[in-house]
Amino acid sequence: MRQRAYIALGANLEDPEAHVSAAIDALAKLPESTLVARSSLYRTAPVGLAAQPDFINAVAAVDTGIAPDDLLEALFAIERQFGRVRHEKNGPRTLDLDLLLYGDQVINTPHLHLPHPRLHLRAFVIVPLAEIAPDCRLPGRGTVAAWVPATANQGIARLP
Ligand code: PH2
Ligand code: MG
Ligand code: MG
Repeated sequence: MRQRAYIALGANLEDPEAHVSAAIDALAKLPESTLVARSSLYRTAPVGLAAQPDFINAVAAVDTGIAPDDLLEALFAIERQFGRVRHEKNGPRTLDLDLLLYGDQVINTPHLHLPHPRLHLRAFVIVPLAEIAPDCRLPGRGTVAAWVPATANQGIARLP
């Protein structure tokens, strides 16, 4: 049975707007999957390591028959396709794809934590997610929309 997966996209090197837009198109081409929603693009202040360019972030929703582990691998493959090289944690990147939610599944394995453990605390995830799925429930944490005010002090601007 297909499940609805939410995927966060982020980039802050080279042409981040083009990378995020093209990566959403790549998600639309995943096998056994349908892209059902895509948020606007947002310009966001870097979280974690401050001395790096602003990010472009977005969130996409995909209905998919791909199992969570295989979907994670497929996301890594798209990152590599966009020239992602893994340097420092939280550092600049050409493309980052994070699996946020997979249906209402709670998964904690060494490589995959669902829901993504910090998604509700980050404006760069929760604001675009709330644009496309305000009523989506975060297992154990209520709705997406309810978490937006908690991130209000973080720099984020929707691109026209
Ligand atoms: N990703 C990070 C660390 N910091 N900051 C913003 N604004 N956007 C991101 O996508 C981001 C970040 C690690 O993946
Ligand atoms: Mg990330
Ligand atoms: Mg990542």
